Amino acid sequence: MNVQTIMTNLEAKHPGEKEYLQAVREVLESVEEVYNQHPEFEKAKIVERLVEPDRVFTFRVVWVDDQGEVRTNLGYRVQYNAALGAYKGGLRFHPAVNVSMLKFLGFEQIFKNALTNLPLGGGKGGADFDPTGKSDGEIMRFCHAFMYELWRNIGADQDSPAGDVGVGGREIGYLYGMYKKLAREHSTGALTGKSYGWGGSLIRPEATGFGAMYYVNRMVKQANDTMEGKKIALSGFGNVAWGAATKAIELGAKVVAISGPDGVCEIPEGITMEMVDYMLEMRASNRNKVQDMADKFPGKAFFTAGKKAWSVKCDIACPCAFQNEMNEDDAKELLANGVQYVAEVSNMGCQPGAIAAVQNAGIPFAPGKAVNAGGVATSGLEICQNAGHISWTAEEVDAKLQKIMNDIYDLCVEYGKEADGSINYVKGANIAGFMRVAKAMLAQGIV
Ligand code: 2IT
Repeated sequence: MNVQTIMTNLEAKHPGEKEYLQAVREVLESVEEVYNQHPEFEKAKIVERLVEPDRVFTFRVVWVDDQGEVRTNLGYRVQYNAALGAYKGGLRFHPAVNVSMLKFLGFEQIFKNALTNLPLGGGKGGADFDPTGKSDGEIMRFCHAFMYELWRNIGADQDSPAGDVGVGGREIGYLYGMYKKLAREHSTGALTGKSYGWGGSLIRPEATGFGAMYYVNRMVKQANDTMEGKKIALSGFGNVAWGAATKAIELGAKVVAISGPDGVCEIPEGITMEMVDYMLEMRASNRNKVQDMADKFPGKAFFTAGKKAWSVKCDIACPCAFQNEMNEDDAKELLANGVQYVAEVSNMGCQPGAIAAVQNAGIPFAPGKAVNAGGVATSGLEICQNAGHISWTAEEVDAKLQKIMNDIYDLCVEYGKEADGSINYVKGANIAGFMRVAKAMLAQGIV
């Protein structure tokens, strides 16, 4: 393979699909050398086949808002690759959602899911629906309308969506309610992230954040260091930041910043569990304002409009919100402030310039597809429980999650160790994930 030739072809075929092209380039650059040692991959055109999704569904979603106005949105599901299992990946509701975004997320999902070593293919979906300011009734009607179109293309052995940005437990409940009605069966494996009591798994809500902190803990240990007293800056205040903050407190670290689209909330003494609990209310309100934390906890949390979490001095920086949320200048500011570790928790949270700046400074950088894999891994554990009609305790799920994250960490080290002994986590995660998928594709023939 020649990365430049492949990218030139892709750019011509998919002009303007920036995020998708960025995600593909990163993976191909990481795997190029290893790939070229396998002539059987080249012969089967593994890369040329892998970069294009198996199929993409686009559909119109119509619903009626609280004022009686008819609203039209676009819904999507990208079924990317099923070499390792049925398609699996979240649904994102956000006004910026488009095919390029879902293709990049679906592409990343293939390798992330492979890293978990569970039988999960890669997919992603969502809609350009903005939950900000919507009432509970509007959210329900939108979810029902969305599923009215999607239901035929999902199922436990076909494609199993979960939540992502803008889709949490409440939305999964509404989506599942309509799925069950249309499919005329209680097929719990058709969606994950369900609430506990009707097919959900304990620890699934916490899993992405917990898993991320298990991974960060290993990065810190690798440097003979500990989490005790470490200052962590998180972006966002959604489900992922909530889980990460909970585990960070447990590990003795201090979360000194969270952020939102409106600005940053600095918490010099570290976030408390009371504040972490309040993050759930902030998300449920659909206001999408981090300032609410400062208003609720005056004297403890301080809001600055228009600033990012990366402006706050910290030891560990963890983007937990959206893609490309850390740019090169942000990374330079973090480095100048003495950051020691950067762990991307959001999918493609850091721009290529930011990653390069961190790596060139000799600071460990870990990519989202490894750090945030605990979420989808626990979705895989939810599917296992659904299929076996069993329910594991929180301790059992958490122990499996920890083992999976430790195994992913070890894989990244195995495949990412450089000649000088340093670890390139980006390369490690990409090669480890890619090899599993490529070998499965090879074994299954030209399909
Ligand atoms: O980015 C992700 O891994 C997710 N949004 C979760 C996917 C899943 O199927 O649990």
